[in-house]
Amino acid sequence: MRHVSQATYFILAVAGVSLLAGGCSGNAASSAGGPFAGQTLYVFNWSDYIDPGLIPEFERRTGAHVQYDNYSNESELETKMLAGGGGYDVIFPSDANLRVLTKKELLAEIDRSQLPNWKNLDPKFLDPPHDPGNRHSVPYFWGTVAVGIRTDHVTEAVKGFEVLFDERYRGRITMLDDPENAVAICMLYLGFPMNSTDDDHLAKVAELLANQRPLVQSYTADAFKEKLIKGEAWVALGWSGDILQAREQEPRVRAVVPETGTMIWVDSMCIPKDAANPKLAYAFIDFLLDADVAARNANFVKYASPNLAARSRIKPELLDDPSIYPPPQVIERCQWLEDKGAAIAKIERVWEQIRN
Ligand code: SPD
Repeated sequence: MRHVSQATYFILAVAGVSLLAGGCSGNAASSAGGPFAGQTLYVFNWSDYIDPGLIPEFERRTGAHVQYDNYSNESELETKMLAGGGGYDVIFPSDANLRVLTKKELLAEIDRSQLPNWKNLDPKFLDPPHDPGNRHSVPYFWGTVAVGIRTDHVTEAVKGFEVLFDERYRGRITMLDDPENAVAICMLYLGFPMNSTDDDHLAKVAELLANQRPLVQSYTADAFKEKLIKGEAWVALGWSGDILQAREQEPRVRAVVPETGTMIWVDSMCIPKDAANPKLAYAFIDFLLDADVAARNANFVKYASPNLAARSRIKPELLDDPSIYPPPQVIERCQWLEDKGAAIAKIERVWEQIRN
């Protein structure tokens, strides 16, 4: 891993060493009573990132109504937040998003006294470099960028990203529709530092992406799951858990976490500074931190959970799956997205040329 402090955080975390030593709406399941009867909670989360049964369950327990909207990539959340927020009470930024939103002072400080279930979090996942002291964030799930393949069409041993650029899969490849993530993966494939913004490196990435373009069926950060299930796509660059959700429905789907290393990330629960109902937001976050709820959620979404109390209730086959919880030697070779400052514009320009 290149970013030393973030890397240390994570290697220690997965190795088991304590760091602390140092667009759908919930249905009308609301009960007439309940501590938040008649109130509405506005949630903005990644698509396919919660057990859908948990929304009516929260509504039943609290009496509140949940307006639950989805986004499919990080730019979408960032654009909405930078343009005024969209009126949400709880959002789920990634580590890279979080840095941007914190810098812009768009997030509320987390008041742990309102989160009795905070104690369930694994201390190893707290105090991350992207949010020292967890001032603004509560860890939700972590994962990697992986390659999903259909084993009935891709029959050779896939080691990593090479399959995304293979002429044999012309018209059957989907790429993550996200400039920073897609460019980062190309940097890794070309053997450059994942977070490079060097002009020569970017020119090589632009060339690679331009040559790949005729092979790509679609650029998407969420529809790759359905496409793998239906067999429309045979190779997809995507988020680890979504590929595993596809595998659950179609056993010929496999997730490959490149052994040479890939991107690793953490998504967190946050409350925007201008949230209209922070009390209800805390109730929702605390509900998701409950050990039973967190385990049920992890069993459904197939991402790795930072909830220690939930661990014994997560299905053993998920805990043992290296594409969900990669072994330490693979994690060691993974990297985090770093803050690129103004240089992010260069990455966005490369991506615009490909997408327009
Ligand atoms: N369907 C949920 C996907 C969540 C992916 N989060 C990835 C963040 C990468 N920076």
